[in-house]
Amino acid sequence: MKAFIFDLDGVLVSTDKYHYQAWKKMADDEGIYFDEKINDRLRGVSRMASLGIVLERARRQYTEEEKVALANKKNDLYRDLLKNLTPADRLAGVTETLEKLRAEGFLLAVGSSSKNTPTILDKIGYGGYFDAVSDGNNITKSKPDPEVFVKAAEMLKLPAEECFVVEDAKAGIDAAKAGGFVSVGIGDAAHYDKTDYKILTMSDILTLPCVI
Ligand code: B16
Ligand code: MG
Repeated sequence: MKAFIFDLDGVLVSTDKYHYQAWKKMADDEGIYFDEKINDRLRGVSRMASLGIVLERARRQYTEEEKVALANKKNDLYRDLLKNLTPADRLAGVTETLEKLRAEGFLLAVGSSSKNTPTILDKIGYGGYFDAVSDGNNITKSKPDPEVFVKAAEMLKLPAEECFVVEDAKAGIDAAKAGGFVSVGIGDAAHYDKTDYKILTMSDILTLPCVI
């Protein structure tokens, strides 16, 4: 194994809670029921596809124009919350684990569905840190399609089978498996039967076979 491709929200940084808060406010303003269980279905899913899931509970139909306005409203709320991000928002064990993997010679990449990835990496002090960044800005199909990870592996010039993909979302594990990557699941994805390696904490990555 030569590289790790990390999902962003919910793996490297706690932005998943901000996605929840922004969707919740948008849904509340529209009188649409929304809770954390529904929010778990949005993990790794693109903004417009996420809106489609939120609108499953709506009491009326929305036009395409209204949908774009709602997605923009959610993104504005989310970006407002991102203003508070600092390196302290890196999730527990992330800094030390990435440093150890790098010292062992692994290439490190990001594979995120989020179009806000560059902003987030800058805010948490990881602008320019990764060997490759593949995100919502360079893909046409969101997870569970493997495109975001396939592009990351291409940037690293490695075949999929030499890359671990670390994910918190079931859609992300499906994407990794569909692309031929070795999947590592944390959080929600640690309770998913398709996940190859289930971990409780980031530093558990260092105990995976072929790592140290
Ligand atoms: P944005 P990941 C995903 O990021 C989030 O998990 C998902 O909730 C979000 O809808 C998606 O990015 C798009 O994000 O609206 O910022 O473009 O988990 O793949 O890092
Ligand atoms: Mg995620």
